[in-house]
Amino acid sequence: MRLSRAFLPTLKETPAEAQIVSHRLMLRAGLIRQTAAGIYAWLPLGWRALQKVEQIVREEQDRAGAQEVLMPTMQSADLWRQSGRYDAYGPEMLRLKDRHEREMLFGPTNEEMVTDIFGQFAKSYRDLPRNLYHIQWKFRDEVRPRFGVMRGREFLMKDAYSFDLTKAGAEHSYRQMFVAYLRTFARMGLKAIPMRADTGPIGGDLSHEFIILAETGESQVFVSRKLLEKDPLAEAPDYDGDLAPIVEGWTSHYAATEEMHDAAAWEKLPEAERVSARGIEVGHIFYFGTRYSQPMGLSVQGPDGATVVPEMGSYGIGVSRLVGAIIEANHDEAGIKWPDAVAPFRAAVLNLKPGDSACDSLCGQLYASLAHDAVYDDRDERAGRKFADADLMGHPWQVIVGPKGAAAGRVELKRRMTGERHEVSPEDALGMIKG
Ligand code: 5CA
Repeated sequence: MRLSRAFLPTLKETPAEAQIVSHRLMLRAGLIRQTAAGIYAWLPLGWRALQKVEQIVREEQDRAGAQEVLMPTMQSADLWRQSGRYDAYGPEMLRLKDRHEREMLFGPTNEEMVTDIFGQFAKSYRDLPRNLYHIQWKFRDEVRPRFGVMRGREFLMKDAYSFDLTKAGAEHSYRQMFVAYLRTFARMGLKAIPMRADTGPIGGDLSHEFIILAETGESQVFVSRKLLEKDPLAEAPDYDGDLAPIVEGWTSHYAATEEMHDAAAWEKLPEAERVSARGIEVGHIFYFGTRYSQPMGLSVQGPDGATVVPEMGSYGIGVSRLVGAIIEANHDEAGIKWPDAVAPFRAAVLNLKPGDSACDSLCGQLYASLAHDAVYDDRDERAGRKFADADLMGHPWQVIVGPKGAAAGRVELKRRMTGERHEVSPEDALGMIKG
C-alpha cells in the first residue's frame, strides 16, 4: 500500500471520547471509525488486522476438527420461543419486524439456529459427533458500550457448537476447544489464562473464560504465577487422543474471576505465587448438556435403536475484541507494536527523500519485493512525520531509506517491538523481514 494513495485517516490529537489506550490508538492510527454508539467501520489497516486474527482463529478451529459454516445475522423469533430464551434474553436483544409483521431479531448468539439446522440433518448416532462454527457479526444492545471494539454493540464473534451422543463425548469436545483456544491466543502473542466461570444467559454447568491480563481489563482476576509461565505452543495436542492431561495441567492451578473467587483457597497459595490483576475476556466456552437440544426437539437414534438427545456445548471467541486486546498488550507511548502474526502489514518502507532517484529506485525495489505485505511511505512529508506515523501504526519492521544510504547501498532496519536498529544491505533487510 502506497501511503500517498492510502485511505489512512490518522489523527494527531488524542480523541477525547477514548478512555483506554487501545481505543485511542485504534482511532489515531486510523484502524476504525465509530458510525453509531458501539458500532464501528473497519478501515483498511484495521480490517487487515481483523482478518489476520480471524484467520488464526479459523486455522485452529479447523485443526481441532470443527467445520466452518456461515449462518445469517437475522433470526426468526420463533426459534427463540422454542428454547424459551426469547423473553428471557431481555433488552440486550435487538428485535425487529419485517414487512409482514413477522418478529425477527439480530442474532446475539446462535445456539437455537444451529440446533435447528443440525436437527434437520441428524438422524442417527452416526451423525455424531460434529462441531460447527462460524465467524459472524453479532448484535447485543449493551447498556454501556465502551472502550471501542472491546465492548461494542455490533461485534465479530467466532462461535462453535458441538453435538455429541454422550456426556463423555461432550467433555472430549469441550477439551478439544479448550486446547484449541490455548493455541489460538498464544499464536497471537497473547497469554490467555483459562478460568472457571459463571455461565450467565447461555446456561449449563461447566464453563471457562479465557482471560488476558491487562490493566484496563473489565474483570478482576486471581491467578497462580505458574500459569503465566506455561507455554501452550510447547504442547502438541492430538485432538483425537486423550486431551485430559493437557487440560488438567491448566486447571489444576488456581485461576478465577471475581465471581468464582474462593478467598480461602487463594490464601493457601504461597505469597510469591499469587497474581491478582485486571483481565480482558477474549473467549468463553460452555458445556450445557441438553439445555437447547431438549426443548428444540433434537434427537437421534442411538446404536441400540433408542432415542438419544444429543449433548451440546458452545464456544465463543471475541474476534473484534481481540484486535483491541492485542493492542492493549502491545504498545508504547509512540503507538502500536504489532506482534508479527497479526500485523496488518509486515513492514513499512520509509522513503526519506522522494524525488531522489537513488531513494526512489531502492524503495521501489524493496516495496515490490515485499509484495503487498508492506506499506510504502512515498509521501511528500518531513522525515519526522514518517517516523512518527510508522511507530503509531506499529508495523513490525521499518526499512528506512535516506539519500546517503541509498547511494551507498545501505538501509536502516528497525524492529518496532524491541526498538533495535541495524544498518544493513537491502538484501539483508529483506532476508530478515521475510525470515
Ligand atoms: N454462545 C456463547 C459461546 S459461542 C457466547 O455467546 N458466549 S459469550 O457471550 O461469552 O461471547 C463470546 C465472546 O464474545 C466473549 O468471550 C467476548 O470475547 C466476546 N464478546 C461478548 N460481548 C461482546 C461485546 N459487547 N463486544 C465485543 N466482544 C464481545
